[in-house]
Amino acid sequence: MSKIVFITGATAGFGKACAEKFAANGYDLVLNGRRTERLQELAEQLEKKFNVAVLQLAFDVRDEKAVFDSISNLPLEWKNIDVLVNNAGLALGRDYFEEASLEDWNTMIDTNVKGAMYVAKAVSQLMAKRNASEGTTGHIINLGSVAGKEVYEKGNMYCASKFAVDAMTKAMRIDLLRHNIKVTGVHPGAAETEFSLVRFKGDEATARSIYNGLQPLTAEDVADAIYYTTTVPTHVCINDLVITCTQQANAIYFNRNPG
Ligand code: NDP
Ligand code: 8X3
Repeated sequence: MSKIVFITGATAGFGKACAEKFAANGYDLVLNGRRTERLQELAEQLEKKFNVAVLQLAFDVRDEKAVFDSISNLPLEWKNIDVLVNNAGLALGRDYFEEASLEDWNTMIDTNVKGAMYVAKAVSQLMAKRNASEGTTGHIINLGSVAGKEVYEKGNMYCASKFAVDAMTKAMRIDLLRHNIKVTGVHPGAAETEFSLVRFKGDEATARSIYNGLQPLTAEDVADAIYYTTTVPTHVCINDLVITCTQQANAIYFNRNPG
């Protein structure tokens, strides 16, 4: 029987690259995102290319009821989730604390903290039940960020949301220990996805400028690292993985090429 991976935020960036990576390795996939046409297109492409089964589960992770209803009503054969890539998230704006938009802050907290919390809780309940009845393990991978390790200027509530993800990850690892559920935090640095375009609300020039003089991570680099954490032996758990491009030391220090 194939293993099942559940990926939130699979319509772009890391989530989409993870879908491709896990499918290439024979996993069946539950794919989430809000943009249903993208989900549909990706599902068809992966089913055809890798001969895997794909279940599309479109919901907004901020919608508590939709998250719990969608996950508790999964068809029985899809409830056996082996790996959760808890990835959906975003940054909005990069402004001084007193000038930043409250609406942006609420959206980041609702998505990155509360959304990730709802999904992790709903899936961990399924994994715990399965462990009790079948003795299987589960693996939850939360997407943090280098922004959840150090705070940078104008990063304020995005950083705060990712510090919360880091704390939640550590807490989950303790509380889920008795169910044999592995919990991993993956914390990437600058990676060129749709992330900056979303952060700067469609301003392509500003989004591109974030990567000036850098060879940033790609979505595939991050997906490879995420997948790697699932390949170690059952008795091994990678707790925390911080991954940057070689020209980045942490959330603050870069070595950019001139020009
Ligand atoms: P992208 O913008 O490329 O992709 C984000 C994904 O999240 C999309 O599939 C989007 O789907 C989904 N998403 C956003 N909001 C919601 C929501 N409310 N409900 C469901 N899905 C949602 O960004 P990345 O792939 O780069 O980012 C993925 C994660 O990695 C985020 O948590 C981000 O904070 C984190 N990260 C990113 C870094 C980077 O530099 N790129 C570095 C470190 C961490 P849709 O719009 O269809 O719902
Ligand atoms: C995204 C990385 O440095 O833009 O989490 O905050 S950064």
